[in-house]
Amino acid sequence: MTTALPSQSAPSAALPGLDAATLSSLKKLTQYYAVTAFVALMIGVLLGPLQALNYGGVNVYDYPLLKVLIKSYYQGLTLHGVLNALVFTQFFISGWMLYLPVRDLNVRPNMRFAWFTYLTMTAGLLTAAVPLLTNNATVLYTFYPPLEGSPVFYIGAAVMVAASLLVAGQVVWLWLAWKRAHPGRVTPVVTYMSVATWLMWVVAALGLVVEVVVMLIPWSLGLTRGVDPLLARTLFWWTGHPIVYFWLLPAYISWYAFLPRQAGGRMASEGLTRLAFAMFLVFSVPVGLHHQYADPNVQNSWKIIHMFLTFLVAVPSLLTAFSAAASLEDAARARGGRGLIGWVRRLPWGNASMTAQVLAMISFIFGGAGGIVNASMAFSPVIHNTAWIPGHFHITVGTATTLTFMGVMFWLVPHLTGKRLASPRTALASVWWWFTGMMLFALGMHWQGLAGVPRRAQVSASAQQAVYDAMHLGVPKAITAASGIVLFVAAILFYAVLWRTLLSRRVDDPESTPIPTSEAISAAGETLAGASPLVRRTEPLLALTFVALVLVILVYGPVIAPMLANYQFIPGQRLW
Ligand code: HAS
Ligand code: CU1
Repeated sequence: MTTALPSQSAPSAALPGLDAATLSSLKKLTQYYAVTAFVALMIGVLLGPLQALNYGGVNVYDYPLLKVLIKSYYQGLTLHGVLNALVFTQFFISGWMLYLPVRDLNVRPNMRFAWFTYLTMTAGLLTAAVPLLTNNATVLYTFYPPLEGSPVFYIGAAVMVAASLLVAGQVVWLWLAWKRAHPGRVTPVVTYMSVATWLMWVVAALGLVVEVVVMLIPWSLGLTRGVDPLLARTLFWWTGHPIVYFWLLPAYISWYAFLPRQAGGRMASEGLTRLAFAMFLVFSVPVGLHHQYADPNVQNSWKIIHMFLTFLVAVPSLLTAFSAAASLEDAARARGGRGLIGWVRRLPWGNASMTAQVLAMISFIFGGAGGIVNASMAFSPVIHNTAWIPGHFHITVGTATTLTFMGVMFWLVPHLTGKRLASPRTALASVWWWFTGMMLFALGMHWQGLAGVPRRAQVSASAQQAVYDAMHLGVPKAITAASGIVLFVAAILFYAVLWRTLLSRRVDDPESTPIPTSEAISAAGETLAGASPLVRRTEPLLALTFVALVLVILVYGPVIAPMLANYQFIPGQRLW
């Protein structure tokens, strides 16, 4: 009835297990990844209130003091998006999804390679940071050409993404080595989720890699006379949609495998968990056109096919909603909870880590529902390119992902360092503030978007104020501005706890805070021979990756081929 606990997998002669020195180096590396991630988030988050105030009608970007640091609204927005959505996520996930499978399988990774990967990623980040901070790559986090940033930005970004693929390679390599050493065994579920996510990311990243390496770098270096914006956008969204699952699935790993234990319950079903991740592996990528419904020169039939595939990829999230709710209910009833929904009160709401994650889930119910609206071709023209979209992604990546990772840090840092969480009450307060701030921001921005306010616009300084005044947006603007302040308070509380914890002295043996791996109500079993058909069929992850690749080629080939045949050389523009 139990799942494999971390370190439970017995080492074999062919495959050495983790020794103390390697474990200590791995913990340090994971800490480096996580702390780099949260430093990036801290800088990015400090810029957030400026964006919220803009949509609250307050223009702070023209204050002379701020101008010294940040030249424009668009430089601020670029830094905010790149640091929070791209840098924070990738660093945290790379550490998290290397650490977890290694512990789960109890295998010894090549630590020199692992550190080399971290240093490469950091070098990429620092390289990209130079043009970003000097206002030479104010191209927003989607860097749509023909907006043209410094080549240094594209090169740094490419190195950063390449480093994430090295982590993917290392994890898949270790998993394959484990499979060879343990023939006939079912992959433990935490490893299964991690490997499926990494393999999905490898297929997903192909679009971005081709865009940046083949198109943007040569173009920004002046080696080609122009670049095709439509093809670049299409390759970008090949990666750009699944990247949101690359941010989400590591949080799902926590919701499935760790949150139940933290709440006092069990994971619902390992088979169902594996099914959800197998579906994410196959269906995450062939959906990118749902970001391009408004783009010309893409046949409607392909947009419709991508729309239906998008609805399909919402299914594993619905499975997750069912599973997560079932394990929370299991936990609360085990703690004496009663009634149809009265059991909710019996969850351990005093625990900041659990609370962060459950609040993240609650906000994601609205984030997910908004996503289905975005994906519907009938609704898309109403909300596309409006303030609705940032409303949507602050209750997806801003909560489901970020708030979950914040909650994870509350146990992960003690687990990695042996330090105790400083001020659990402040930690608890910070996650409520964050949740409230994000919900308010989403409310204000969805509302403004429905009224027709554009996204990515310095509306607070628009020459067309009369247009906005006529929309009667007093209430949503006030809500949006207030959300920026609430989130600012949340960030101060959270970082006070994080830095105080990190700077305190080690008091415990780190392993006395274990990885909170949950048992499963319905486990997958140890051997494939004794496992259910569902478990057997979801086991071959490499074959599923091949299916994913074929599906992507099928739904992108006919879209991209005419663009290649009609390649347009458009010269770059610098609008800032
Ligand atoms: Fe999205 C745009 C469609 C999910 C992020 N999305 C964006 C952008 C970002 C983003 C950053 O189809 C902007 C990109 C840009 O700059 O242009 N999105 C979807 C769909 C989903 C979805 C269908 N998005 C996400 C996630 C993100 C994210 C996840 C980040 C992590 N999105 C779109 C579309 C656009 C878009 C279009 C383009 C719009 C346009 O016009 O430009 C789905 O995956 C959502 C499925 C989710 C659910 C919810 C499941 C709920 C769960 C929680 C259960 C709660 C429980 C709690 C159990 C169906 C799992 C119980 C509580 C107790 C107390 C008991
Ligand atoms: Cu998407």
